[in-house]
Amino acid sequence: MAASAGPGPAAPTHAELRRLAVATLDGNWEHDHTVPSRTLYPHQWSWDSAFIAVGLVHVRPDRAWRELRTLFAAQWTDGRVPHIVFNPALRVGSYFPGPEFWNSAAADGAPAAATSGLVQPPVHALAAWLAHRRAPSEESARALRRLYPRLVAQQRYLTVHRDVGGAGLACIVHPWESGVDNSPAWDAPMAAVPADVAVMRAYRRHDTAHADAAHRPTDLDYARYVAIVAAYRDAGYRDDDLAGRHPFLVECPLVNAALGAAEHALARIAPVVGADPGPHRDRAARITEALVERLYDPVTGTFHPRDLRTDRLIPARTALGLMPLILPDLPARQVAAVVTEACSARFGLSARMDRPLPSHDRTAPDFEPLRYWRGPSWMNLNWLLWRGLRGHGRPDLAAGLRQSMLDLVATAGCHEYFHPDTRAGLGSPAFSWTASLLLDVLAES
Ligand code: 9WN
Repeated sequence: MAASAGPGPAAPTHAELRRLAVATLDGNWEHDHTVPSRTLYPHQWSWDSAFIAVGLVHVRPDRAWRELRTLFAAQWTDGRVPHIVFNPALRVGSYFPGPEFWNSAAADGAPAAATSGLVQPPVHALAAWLAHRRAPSEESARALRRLYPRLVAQQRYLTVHRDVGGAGLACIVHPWESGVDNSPAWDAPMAAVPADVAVMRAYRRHDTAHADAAHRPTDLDYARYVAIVAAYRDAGYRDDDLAGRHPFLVECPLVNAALGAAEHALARIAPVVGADPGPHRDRAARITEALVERLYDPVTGTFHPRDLRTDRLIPARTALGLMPLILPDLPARQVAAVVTEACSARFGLSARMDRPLPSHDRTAPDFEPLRYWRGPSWMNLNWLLWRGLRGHGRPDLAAGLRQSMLDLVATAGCHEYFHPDTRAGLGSPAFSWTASLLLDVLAES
């Protein structure tokens, strides 16, 4: 079957797309994990590994479980799952900021492996559940038994140590924790972080050696990224008194939707490992309730991050606002509102999409079609929304989005992100989660 009429007469078949995806993942496999990209991101990243496991299970189930096992072997004693696990075999300078900058060895409770001290959206329980459901086996049940207490500890870290707002949601302490690093959602809280772009003269950015600088965050963004990490690191990556001293504190709709979805996934995993699903269901309900209460704006009809330093919602309408749709218990009113927002001219979702889903409101003055999370289309946000639409009884829209995802890769290959009008490939050309999530959507009609 042809992938689509959209990309033109030479569109690859689904079998060809599948082969491309498998070759991409095989090429990025690194002894016990998959690198997101050989050039730009040569270590292991947290939420990448979860997305990678979702796709790998279709073709290399052993590796899917290995991927998650390796990541959780670097979990800190407080339960945090670091956003980067560094490969000690790589030369100094293969990524900035590297292990010497993070200095995790000096922090209490860090693992033997060098890691960052930040987290990323907790999509791992969902990934583990989907991997088991796709290919249940003795091995997958054993893997779940090993992972379950670690996944629970990850949730506890986020809901206890990171509940700076006091309402049961997790706050992020750095834009990198959202996974959508330079989203316009972070412009206002970032502008309040004191930083001097001149500090970047002391460092060598690795990303702009491998990707067009005009498609990446700016030097001023990086000066602030570095300043926020330094503040957290110099306090030993401790989470006590964050409100009193930390320069960036935000409740993100994606992180908290993932947090709630993780409790739903744990409720499904619990019976497999002999645990009680009840507490997970209760926690899931509380997270959804808090998310609606704190991050939904009835005036805009979408979700927004809350800046805890001002206690205000951040007005930017980014794709983050659509992500709570992954919550199975999102109330009907918010489901309808998010679907309306997704189908508006801002995001252009439809049963027959003529352009891909952007990461930011395409009608906004600060929409940038080439710059990273400020406009380009990303496979993981597409995939999360696709799952949400299926879960909330919108197979028509889910099918339109699925076709649009297939068209992206058919046009440009397994690129990291894509131009939201032309579908041109941007960033790294052989990007793991694009490949793995493609495998997952190919497996579902
Ligand atoms: C910083 C690896 C990661 C993704 C993030 C994406 C990008 C890193 C960077 O790459 O972030 O963590 O160097 O820009 O924004 O979502 O996990 O693919």
